[in-house]
Amino acid sequence: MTSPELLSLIFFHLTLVFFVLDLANAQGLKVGFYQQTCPSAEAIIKNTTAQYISRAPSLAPALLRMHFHDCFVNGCDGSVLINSTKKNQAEKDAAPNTSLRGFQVIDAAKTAVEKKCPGVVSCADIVALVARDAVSMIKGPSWSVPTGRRDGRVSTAQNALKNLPSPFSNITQLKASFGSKGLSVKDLAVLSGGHTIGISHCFPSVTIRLYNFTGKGDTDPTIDPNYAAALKKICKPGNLTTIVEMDPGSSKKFDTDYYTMVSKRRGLFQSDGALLSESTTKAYVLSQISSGSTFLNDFGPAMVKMGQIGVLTGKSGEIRKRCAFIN
Ligand code: HEM
Ligand SMILES: *[C@@H]1O[C@H](CO)[C@@H](O)[C@H](O)[C@H]1NC(C)=O
Ligand SMILES: *[C@@H]1O[C@H](CO)[C@@H](O)[C@H](O)[C@H]1NC(C)=O
Ligand SMILES: *[C@@H]1O[C@H](CO)[C@@H](O)[C@H](O)[C@H]1NC(C)=O
Ligand SMILES: *[C@@H]1O[C@H](CO)[C@@H](O)[C@H](O)[C@H]1NC(C)=O
Ligand SMILES: *[C@@H]1O[C@H](CO)[C@@H](O)[C@H](O)[C@H]1NC(C)=O
Ligand SMILES: CC(=O)N[C@H]1CO[C@H](CO)[C@@H](O)[C@@H]1O
Repeated sequence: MTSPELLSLIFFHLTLVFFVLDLANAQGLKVGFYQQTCPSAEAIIKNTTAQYISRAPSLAPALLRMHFHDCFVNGCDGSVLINSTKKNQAEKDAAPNTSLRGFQVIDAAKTAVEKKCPGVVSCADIVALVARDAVSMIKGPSWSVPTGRRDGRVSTAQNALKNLPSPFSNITQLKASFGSKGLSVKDLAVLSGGHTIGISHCFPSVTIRLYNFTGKGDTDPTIDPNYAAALKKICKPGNLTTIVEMDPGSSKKFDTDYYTMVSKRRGLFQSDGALLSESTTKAYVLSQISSGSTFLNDFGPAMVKMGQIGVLTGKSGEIRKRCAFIN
């Protein structure tokens, strides 16, 4: 083979390699997607998030949960942000929403980013970035967020009800729910650790377990009786407004205490306690309460995986002008 022939062969192969790499990027997300089109986007979003979290750290769990709810319903496409209209009851107005908070942070970040680069940064990416920033600002782990998501044009309460796992789920239902989103049993164990921070309303997730578990005025026998007694002091039957810490005594700290609580049968929901009823998830829970815990390293990669669920990229979807409204 002459050297020009060899060179052209090498060139051909390199072109092929770059073409394939390019294709992979076009179809997926990549870290630094806005580096050319809006280089300050991530800094502006972090700045806005910091302004809110420094005043109200309790918004951090709410913003983490918002990303989870966005991704599980129609993929991570910002559909959780859309407001209902006369004709459409949006995700926000589905029963499990009652407690979603922090929309003002997303709206403020979007306004700030639009000022700098109008029409470039999606609301779906803002939700993913704010969730990361919020967790790292309360001294939780941090991770690089692949971006390039585009915003969806559909948001229905019905989809939210169908796709969000219920706190009354058993392990079979949780595995099916996470599996249907391409997440593994380990991802389920790791991401459930998000419940190391934040609060829940007593009603209905906790009160049904405490007061009417099988419809006979009974208490869920799988809860540690001392914990059930303590919860009954806070959560009274019929009170719709009382809230309780997800991870008592440590609900502001992003740490491994959630797993300690679950291992002692003090998981707040049936879905938390369910992690003990399957070998893989149980092994994960128990491995986190010993000195070699991996949770803080496992969480970021699991969030990145969750953040890829059903994303719209390329020319799909749109870049919303205002996060609460389809263009
Ligand atoms: C495994 C299935 C899951 C179920 C059944 C579930 C259910 C719930 C429920 C019922 C609440 C309380 C809402 C309220 O009444 O105020 C809650 C709160 C919360 N969830 Fe989950 N969740 C799950 C997974 C996740 C995941 C994967 C994350 C994030 C990685 C997450 C993060 C949170 C956070 C941070 C809160 C506290 C929110 C706040 O303080 O406002 N959850 N979850
Ligand atoms: C972030 O906010 C501070 C004031 O809180 C401001 O001085 C700084 O320029 C902002 N940075 C960006 C990238 O917007
Ligand atoms: C969207 O609806 C919420 C109530 O669900 C309301 O508080 C908010 O102001 C609305 N957002 C906009 C931008 O109109
Ligand atoms: C989980 O719940 C479903 C629906 O209620 C039920 O059919 C199934 O038997 C339960 N599985 C376990 C392992 O408890
Ligand atoms: C307990 O559950 C049963 C069956 O679902 C229902 O008939 C009853 O009204 C409930 N009791 C309370 C106090 O909610
Ligand atoms: C619910 O409990 C709170 C205290 O956590 C109390 O202030 C409120 O009055 C109660 N509401 C009802 C309807 O009992
Ligand atoms: C925050 C939010 O939008 N909450 C809504 C949840 O859904 C109920 C109806 O099911 C609305 O009344 C709330 O405003």
